[in-house]
Amino acid sequence: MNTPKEYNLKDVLSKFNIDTKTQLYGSGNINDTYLCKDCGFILQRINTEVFKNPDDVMENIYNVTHHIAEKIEKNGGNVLRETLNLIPTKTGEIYYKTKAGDCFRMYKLVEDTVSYDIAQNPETLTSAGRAFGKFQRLLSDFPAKKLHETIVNFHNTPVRVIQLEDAIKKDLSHRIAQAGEEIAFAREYGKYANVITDAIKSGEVPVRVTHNDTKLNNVLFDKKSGEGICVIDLDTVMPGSLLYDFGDAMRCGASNCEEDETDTDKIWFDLEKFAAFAQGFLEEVGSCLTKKEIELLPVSVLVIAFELGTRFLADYLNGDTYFKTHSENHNLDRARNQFILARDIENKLSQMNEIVKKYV
Ligand code: ADP
Ligand code: GN1
Ligand code: MG
Repeated sequence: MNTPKEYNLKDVLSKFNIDTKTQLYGSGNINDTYLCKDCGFILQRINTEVFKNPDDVMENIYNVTHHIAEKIEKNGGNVLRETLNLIPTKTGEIYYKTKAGDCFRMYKLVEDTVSYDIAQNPETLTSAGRAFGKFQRLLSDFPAKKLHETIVNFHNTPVRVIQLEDAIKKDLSHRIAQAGEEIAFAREYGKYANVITDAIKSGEVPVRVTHNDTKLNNVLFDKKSGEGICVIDLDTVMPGSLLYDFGDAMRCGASNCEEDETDTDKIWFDLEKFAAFAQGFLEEVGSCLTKKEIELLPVSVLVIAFELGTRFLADYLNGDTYFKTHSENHNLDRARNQFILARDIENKLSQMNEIVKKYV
């Protein structure tokens, strides 16, 4: 299993001039997040196995949050609630690196908010759609060249397929016998792997500045109004396709269950949730999409569910070195979940098309 280690957090906190108790927080799969009790801060250890160059990650986050903050201010919004705010160390650095090389950053806690692993109702999704759409709009004039590629080929689905084949060949953890059905599925659905990358290559789908990790729990909702007010988890903001953001948000937000649900009867794609998100998202960005982007919105959800399934499966075969896991077969269960979801999405593509047409 692959769960957080213990660190000397008291010492880390002192570098930010903070002295308080901490508790592990949230349900992210990558970084370690701690709530600093009673003082309104969030401490995070950056996962440097995943993000090999934390300087690049932090420079991106600094630039992106400042760009967004300027716009929020111009529009008379509340910078402390509508974007992440980095807290520098005592010596003015944007993060702290321990002697052992562990990297920690501090954010202002966005107070009176909540995040959801699974959508409570369709309204939550309309609101999430607006939040991710607005995020996209706020960064539409951010110079993409200024961004570092924090994980190379992050949403390059054909490369993810190659990585899976490599994991199958190496079978480092000797688990291949348990994964026969999932490997067969991945090979059958490989036919969808090139859909987005080919459209980017042909120029029909533009490269934009995108979030690239638009899971529902990467939006903070105001506890009172229920509005999605702040998009968080900015480690993967990079040049990419809007289809990655739409597809990823929907393979997560419109699933009927959590990502590691093992009861296969519960794993299905909810068209009502899809419609709710599409409405909010397209309200914000619909007018600037190309014809091809609109055409590929439904299938992008299938592609990203398939892609994530291949990533979970490769990690299972590699011995759980990337995603945090909480049980022996966690990554295999997650892979199966995404593949079942992908099949259901495939069956619902024409209905998804009708929904998109309604809201564009
Ligand atoms: P990971 O990369 O591991 O997913 P996130 O940055 O998404 O880490 O943080 C994990 C969780 O912590 C989020 O889903 C959210 O619930 C909470 N969180 C993170 N940053 C803040 C913040 N600034 N204010 C309030 N909650 C936060
Ligand atoms: C990771 O960090 P978190 O939990 O928001 C992953 C995403 C996956 C997601 C699946 C940098 O997101 O790509 O879709 O898990 N982030 C990274 O739950 O790999
Ligand atoms: Mg997250």
